[in-house]
Amino acid sequence: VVRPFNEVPGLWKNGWNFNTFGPIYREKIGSYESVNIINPEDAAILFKAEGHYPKRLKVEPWTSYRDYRNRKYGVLLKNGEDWRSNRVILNKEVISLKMLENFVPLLDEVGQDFVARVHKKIKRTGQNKWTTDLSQELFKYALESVSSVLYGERLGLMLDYIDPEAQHFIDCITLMFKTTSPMLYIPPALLKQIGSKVWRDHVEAWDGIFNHADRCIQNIYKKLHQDAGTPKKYPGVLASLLMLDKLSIEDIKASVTELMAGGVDTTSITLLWTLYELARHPNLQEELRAEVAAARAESQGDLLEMLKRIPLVKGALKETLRLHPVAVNLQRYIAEDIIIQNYHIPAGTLVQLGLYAMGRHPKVFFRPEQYKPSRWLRTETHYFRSLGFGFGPRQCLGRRIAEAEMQLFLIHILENFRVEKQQHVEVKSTFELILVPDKPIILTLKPV
Ligand code: HEM
Ligand code: 2DC
Repeated sequence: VVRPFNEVPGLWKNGWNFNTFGPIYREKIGSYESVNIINPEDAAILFKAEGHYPKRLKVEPWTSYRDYRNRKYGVLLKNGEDWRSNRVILNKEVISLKMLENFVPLLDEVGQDFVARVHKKIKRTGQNKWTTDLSQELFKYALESVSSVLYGERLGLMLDYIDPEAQHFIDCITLMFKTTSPMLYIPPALLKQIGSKVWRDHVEAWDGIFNHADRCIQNIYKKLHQDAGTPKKYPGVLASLLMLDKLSIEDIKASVTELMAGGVDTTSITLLWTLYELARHPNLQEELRAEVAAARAESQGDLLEMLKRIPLVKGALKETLRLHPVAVNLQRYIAEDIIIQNYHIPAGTLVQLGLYAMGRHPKVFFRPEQYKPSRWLRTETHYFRSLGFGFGPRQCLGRRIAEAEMQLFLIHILENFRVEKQQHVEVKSTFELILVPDKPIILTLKPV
């Protein structure tokens, strides 16, 4: 017999986990009550009950800022029919496979420029190698990549002198994430009232993000009006959306700003973790290099073909997101009643899938502590196990961009450099709304 909701194990307080309670537990933090699950089979039940308008936990600091500054919500923060109608149009321009052929040449160019930049840095050291914390370089690579796709134009972040506004934008995103987590479970209205520092910093961060995105968007908008009519190459996501004329300008601006902000720390940190794992596994690194070389030879200059021939590189990215996910969990308010672990969960409950916990659970992944890209080839079942970008119609809108950008980056790095690390330093994940390395990752790049 199915057991009722109020018998789900857990205490109405913070700090309990799957080790204490097993594969399902409930918790209450502030005013949020949630049920937490970990098994792929339960994730499948969860996502089957997400309904037509899948809804995540509301990140209140983000909506509060927009309410405060009178700015529209983009696709990230919208819900219901408003979300769906915007998302359907954005899907065609951002996440459809058809767009990939437009994105790939743009992203490849940024990858090539990154390589040229590293070669230059290596030359400057005079030691035929470059040892550094790559995170700032990767932030710039990620912003340059997502901007080139959104605007069809380069910002020039792979050059020696970079626009201080772009650097400020990058710093603002980091600050925005950092200041979100302490406010997650405190009503922002309260923090606003008492004029708290974290709220002021958060506002300043979003102001910086919106100001810079507004400038980029304005710039494209003007150009589009100047040379209207001249048939050109692919003009980028923003210009395509403007010409399509199906979303209001305000809606377009709101979502393009979210895409630009969402496209920096996510891919760059995932790439940093991947380089860290490759440095720790030199034999694997050589295997990947061989795969890339063979794919390059077989595809004869056709990049889309090449991307179809690098399953191990793709497995490496999945493996990185398994051990070092960007999102610590996925959440949905379920649209219908479900039964999980023989407990009845009523419609409307917030259910969270512990992505980080699932990725490291020995019942879910064989020898979870091992970084093994080949597990994604055939050997193990993948059923509801590859969820780094979320699932279903509410999954990551930037997924195709992120995947292509990261695959091309790894191709170029593997073709040009050997990645090594100094002594053994164990780096863990820490929560800054997204999961990030808890200490700097120092790597050495040497020409192959
Ligand atoms: C949503 C992960 C890169 C833009 C999400 C979600 C996850 C995620 C887990 C929530 C999905 C769900 O609830 O099912 C990641 C990871 C990335 C990445 C792991 C890179 C490694 C990007 C990039 C962009 C982006 C590059 C922009 C170009 C967004 C947006 C949403 C989202 C706009 C909200 C979609 C909606 O609510 O409809 N991402 N993301 N992400 N992501 Fe990403
Ligand atoms: C954080 O308890 C932990 O992709 C909370 O590109 C629940 C939660 C809700 C929404 C999640 C968030 C967590 C982590 C960061 C995510 C976000 C949804 C989208 C966002 C996963 C798990 C992210 C990083 C977007 C951010 C775009 C933004 C900068 C405009």
